[in-house]
Amino acid sequence: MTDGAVDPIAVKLGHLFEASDTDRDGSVDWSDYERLISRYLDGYGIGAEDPRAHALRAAYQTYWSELLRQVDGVDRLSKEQFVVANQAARATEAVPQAIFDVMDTDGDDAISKPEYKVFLEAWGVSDLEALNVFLELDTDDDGRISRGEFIGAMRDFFTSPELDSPASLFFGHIER
Ligand SMILES: [Ca+2]
Ligand SMILES: [Ca+2]
Ligand SMILES: [Ca+2]
Repeated sequence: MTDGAVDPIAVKLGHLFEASDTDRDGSVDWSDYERLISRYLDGYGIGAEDPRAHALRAAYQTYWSELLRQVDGVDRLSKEQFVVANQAARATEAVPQAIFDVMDTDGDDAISKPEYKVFLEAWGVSDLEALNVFLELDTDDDGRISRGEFIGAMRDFFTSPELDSPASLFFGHIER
């Protein structure tokens, strides 16, 4: 990387910060994730006592604790802290696995277009963009997003420097 070049992963994480700051107060704290979880559950019509809801909340709590562990003595993260903490945090597939289970409302172990649209609505992504993201994530073109395609794309979002990969579109298009 040349001097002054922007780290593409940091760019993506900055975008994730903006999307995660659901009350737009300039920092991410647990209440932002509470709102996000509620959006998922409302969007997919899942009750708070459903095992999938418990799994999703538990996975986000573990992820959030891991982020906070990277920054001493805070209970909320600025954008800079969020980016650094995500890069330092131990990678986990618990959150994408739990999200996948919530998204797969008909239980066929794949995400259909209508199932995916709800996910992107939870993140505030428009319909047209949602369709494009779906087509990009369906890497084998079979018309569904398999668990492997979803988890792999989520992993790439956090680890791949490639801004043009499908994973970069996860939470909508990244502005360069
Ligand atoms: Ca916030
Ligand atoms: Ca399904
Ligand atoms: Ca597929």
